[in-house]
Amino acid sequence: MVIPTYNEAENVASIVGRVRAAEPEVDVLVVDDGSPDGTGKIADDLAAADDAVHVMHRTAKAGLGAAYLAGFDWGLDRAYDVLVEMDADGSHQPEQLHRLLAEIDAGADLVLGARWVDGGEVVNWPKRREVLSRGGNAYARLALGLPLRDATGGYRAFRAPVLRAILDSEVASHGYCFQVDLARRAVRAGYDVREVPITFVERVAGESKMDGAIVREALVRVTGWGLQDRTRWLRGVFSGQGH
Ligand SMILES: Nc1nc2c(ncn2[C@@H]2O[C@H](COP(=O)(O)OP(=O)(O)O)[C@@H](O)[C@H]2O)c(=O)[nH]1
Ligand SMILES: [Mg+2]
Repeated sequence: MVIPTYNEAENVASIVGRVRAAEPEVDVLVVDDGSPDGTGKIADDLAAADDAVHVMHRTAKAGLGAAYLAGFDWGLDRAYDVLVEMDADGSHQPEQLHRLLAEIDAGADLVLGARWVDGGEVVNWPKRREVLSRGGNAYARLALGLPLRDATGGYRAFRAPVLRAILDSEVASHGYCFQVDLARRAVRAGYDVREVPITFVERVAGESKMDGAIVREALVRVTGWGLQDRTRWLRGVFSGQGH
């Protein structure tokens, strides 16, 4: 499990402990971007006390996607069968990880923890964030034709060869649209992508790194991909290969 952190000193020990308690088979890699609040040092102490906990220190805040890409490379190099993404802030419940892993065991290639499906829920989320998330997902579904209810979430399990294949297909985005990017590639490549309901709990400690610039970047990127996909489809139609 890859857990990206930036200024999560109040959260990192608790979340790593919860993962280890809920799923003792799962190793953890914390990818810290040189958090000024000392998150990296706390993670080092956790790693010193538990062989299944590892830390990658990166020098500067380079975005969620970049942190995940570095963490995935680390895990793929070490031949793990399944790679998991999860936030450090307590929004994703380690106690629900078994739902994602069970679906992988049942044959899925990529499992998304989803808020906006039956049985999914959000707790303590400001109305503003809910509207943004529902709206963002509706837009991604329309613009990209994705058959998914929650393509923007960050609680996921990938079968390793599938992750390797979609990462190799093109250079991934580094920001928040990273999540939509990977989901869309997996769907487009015909992989078995499934959603399972999760309970998303808004963080109680520390601060969100989400801001207006991130939202605008995601909107522009999703629109670009949508246009690209449609152009490709139209070309196929006119050359007689459209479906
Ligand atoms: N390593 C790293 N982690 C990040 C970065 N930006 C966000 N994160 C982590 O990504 C996760 C989700 O970020 P968060 O701020 O909670 O976003 P929100 O849940 O959308 O409000 C948290 O664990 C953050 O600490 C970054 O630039 N680098
Ligand atoms: Mg969060």
